[in-house]
Amino acid sequence: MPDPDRERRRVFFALWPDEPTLERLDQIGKQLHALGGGRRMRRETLHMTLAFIGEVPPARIKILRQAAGRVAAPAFSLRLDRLDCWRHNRIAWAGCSDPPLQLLTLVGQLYERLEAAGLPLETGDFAAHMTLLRNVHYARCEPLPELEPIDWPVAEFVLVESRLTPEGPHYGVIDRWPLAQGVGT
Ligand code: 2AM
Repeated sequence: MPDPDRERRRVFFALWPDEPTLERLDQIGKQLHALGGGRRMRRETLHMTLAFIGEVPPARIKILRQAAGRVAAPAFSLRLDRLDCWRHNRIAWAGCSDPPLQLLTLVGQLYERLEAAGLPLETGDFAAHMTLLRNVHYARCEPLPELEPIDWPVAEFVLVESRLTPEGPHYGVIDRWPLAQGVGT
């Protein structure tokens, strides 16, 4: 008999950086690591979570994909211009000082479609950040270096599966949805 709990999949919706954005973020992670130590996120794992779903039975993936397919939001440019550390979980991250309306619209729509599909998430959960380091020495990160803005052209969002391993999480894209080009930008 298959054990349904063993088959559960840990998933989340995210934005995945293009190559130039990944390269810049990886370099910044290196700089921050020199300051505050901790564990650098591997380059290929850098992302911005839009909605963390958690562990779900495999059948729910189809519902998540259908809900995501109902999102109709425009592509946009995301300016990453802020570095910060969170004391409570010792994460150093890159993000936006002023998240654009298109990002908030995308997240809002995704939450609405998930709720309509019977999978509500806690509202207010979204914090636009990309974890660069975990377990940083918070005090050593101050003052944080200036981040020369990175303009990331966001053209799609993805559903990702996370597999936790001793070397850290491994992420695999389950599906992707393009954002509409040429509107609202
Ligand atoms: P974090 O980088 O701030 O930890 C996969 O774990 C992704 O989902 C990470 O980007 C993580 O954010 C995010 N996430 C959001 N809520 C989470 C939760 N309750 N547990 C684990 N990861 C969560």
